[in-house]
Amino acid sequence: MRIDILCLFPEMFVSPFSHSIVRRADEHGLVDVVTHNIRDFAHDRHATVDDYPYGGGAGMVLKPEPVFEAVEHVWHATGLVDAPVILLTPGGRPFSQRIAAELAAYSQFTLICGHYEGIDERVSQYLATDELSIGDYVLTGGELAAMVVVDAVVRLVPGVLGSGESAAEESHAAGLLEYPHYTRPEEFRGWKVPSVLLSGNHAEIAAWRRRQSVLKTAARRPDLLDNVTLSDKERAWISESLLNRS
Ligand code: JDK
Repeated sequence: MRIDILCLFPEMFVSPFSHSIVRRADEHGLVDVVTHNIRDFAHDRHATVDDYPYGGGAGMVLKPEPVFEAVEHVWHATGLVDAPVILLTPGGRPFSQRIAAELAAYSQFTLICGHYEGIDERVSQYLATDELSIGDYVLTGGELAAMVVVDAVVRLVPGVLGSGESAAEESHAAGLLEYPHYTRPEEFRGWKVPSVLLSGNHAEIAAWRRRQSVLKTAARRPDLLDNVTLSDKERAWISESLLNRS
């Protein structure tokens, strides 16, 4: 998989990508992440990439020409035809695990990271195939959002995670919050590990974990339960736990 990132601050990616899963994936030849500086595609000798907004208003806007030419450079370098060109923006589709999985199925895609108060609308209308937001808060630019997207996608590329790690992704607890994890010591500052986890009874452990997942999801993220099938018994756990609140 090849991922091209167009941005104004390529240095921002150096440390995150050299300490993460991205580096491991790169070393195994599974992904090639290439950053490009949009400023290198500016036309004038001052390498201007921003300008005042038509119609007035605060802040500057990223000009369209360097962004279009940076994407066209990627097209020439890779010969890509049908790969997504994704703009990171606070107004994009909410990024999710589902979208990460969709992107992991492509052999190539491009991420555009804006800066300033925004990017010329013609980039979203005539160049980008999709727009993504990583959450309802305002970052200073798209770079951090691009790192989040790359990290979430790369770990889904076949072979990047070990077989043990990736199996968890497909477990039947999908869609629920995770159950609590414990490791040694058995007692830490007076706080004991739940005894069922030390019992060696695998059926009881699985049932306890399932119940923990269901109850935690009902308490913290009831919205997630709309997309999960629960048994009558599991629904009863939730009703009972709601009665016991206060
Ligand atoms: C790309 C520039 C900064 C953009 C104005 C007014 C309400 C803000 C600053 N998930 C997520 N969060 N933030 C981003 C993101 C921010 C970006 C860029 C991605 C490029 N910025 C910026 C817009 C405003 N806007 C209405 C929201 C201020 C992605």
